[in-house]
Amino acid sequence: MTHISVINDVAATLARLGVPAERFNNGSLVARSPISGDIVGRLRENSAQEASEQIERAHRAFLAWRSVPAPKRGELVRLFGEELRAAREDLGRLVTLEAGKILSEGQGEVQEMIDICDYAVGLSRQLFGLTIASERADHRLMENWHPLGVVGVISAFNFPVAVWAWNSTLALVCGNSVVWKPSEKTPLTALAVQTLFERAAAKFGGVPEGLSTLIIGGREVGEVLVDHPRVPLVSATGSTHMGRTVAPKLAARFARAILELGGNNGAIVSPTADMNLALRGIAFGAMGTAGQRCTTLRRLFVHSAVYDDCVARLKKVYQSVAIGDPRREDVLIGPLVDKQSYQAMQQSLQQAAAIGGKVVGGDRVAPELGDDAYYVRPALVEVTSQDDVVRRETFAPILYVMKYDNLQEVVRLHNEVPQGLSSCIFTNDLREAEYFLSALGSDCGIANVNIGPSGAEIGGAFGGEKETGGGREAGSDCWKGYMRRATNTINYGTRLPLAQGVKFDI
Ligand code: UN1
Repeated sequence: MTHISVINDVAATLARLGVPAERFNNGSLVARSPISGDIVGRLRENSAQEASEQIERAHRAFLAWRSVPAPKRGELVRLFGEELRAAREDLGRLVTLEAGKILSEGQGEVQEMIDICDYAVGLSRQLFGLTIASERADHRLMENWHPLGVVGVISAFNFPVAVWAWNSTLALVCGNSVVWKPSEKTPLTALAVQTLFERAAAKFGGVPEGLSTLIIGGREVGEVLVDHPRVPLVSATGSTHMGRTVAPKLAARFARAILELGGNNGAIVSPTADMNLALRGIAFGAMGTAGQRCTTLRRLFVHSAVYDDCVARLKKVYQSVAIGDPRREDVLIGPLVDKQSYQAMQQSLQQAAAIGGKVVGGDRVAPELGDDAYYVRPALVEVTSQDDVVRRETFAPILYVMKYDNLQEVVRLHNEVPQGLSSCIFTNDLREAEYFLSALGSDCGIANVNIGPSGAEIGGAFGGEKETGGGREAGSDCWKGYMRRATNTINYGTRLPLAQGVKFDI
């Protein structure tokens, strides 16, 4: 594949998706493909003023949308899901071209969007509250869930479209409007999604103007979204550093935050583990998406009884895995997103070597694919303690491997990092599995048995504790995060008894 082919591939894919060329061939925001490092788009950036106007428009859209019955709102999301089904291959390809994921992962991301659309459509008929027994005669106590307002979504490059869909589809059926600020590294996929959404909105007819819009730009417009008084909720995915900037600003104006920040996900391999299964789970978890998922496996604890066998087999996999242009069917590992990411990886590997870590891999490969394209062999690093570098999230394929002897002790070590997103244990011992899932076990938002830490389905709540930010998105009861709860007490009697037996007779 030559460099030109990436540029042509992007242009042809965007054309098939119906994105007008003038939206990506002129402007100050430069989009690059990590596959070759080539510039594949130039987009006009929104000013802070425009962002603010868009939020006001989204607020007006919300005022109209909130009175559309929820199942009818679900119909819009159903139509959007239809657009996604029709565009699955092209949008998946664009994810590959812009984020560097292999084709099946690019397609998988679009599948995740379709899944959450289906979920949201069903949910649009299930936005129910409780009726609660009142302590007073002739009284009814109940709760009602109402739309919130404009929902701000800030998304990251590594899941450039699915994470927006988790948020926006739920937000829309719940009666909100949405303003999306995608990563500066992946504006083209956002443009394509916006085009598909607008197509669905046109088919629906009568969608209020500005119901779901896109802000293109960097930090400045992101800040407008975070600071704007018309935005009662911001859902932000990205680094813990970003979360530390965003969270206090939202707290200062009492806005809600759904934060999906760093992960430093661990796996435990017990002596009873099915080793073939564990190796597959570890390989996908640690190397998949070139180590650039927030759920990527970064720390592996292997019991001393199986350590040598497990590590020897893992090294073989690491040495033989196919790395290269992610559009190639045989390739499993695509590029890192950019040079900074490559440098951060090298820096962490040097630091790990300096503390005595035994590093295998991590070197740059396939330089012929582009001077500004960064392909690396995933790195396996054997360490004897959980030093700073191990406790930190490096957003690249580095797997730190440690030996353990005692389950309680390894669970303590596993939990001894600042992040708390995802985790897993490979074991065939029921007691070990249940211990890991119990209150004494993993402290993460996601804890799995005999499955790696990444690749979650949309049906469950996705998110984690500690520096991961505490947010939950997608399935389970996460929809409640996008609505406000009103508690209603209705007196259908002729007297006015006060709660707690208080007397106040006038
Ligand atoms: C992310 O990396 O930002 O569990 C989200 C997974 C995906 C989502 C990851 N379904 O790997």
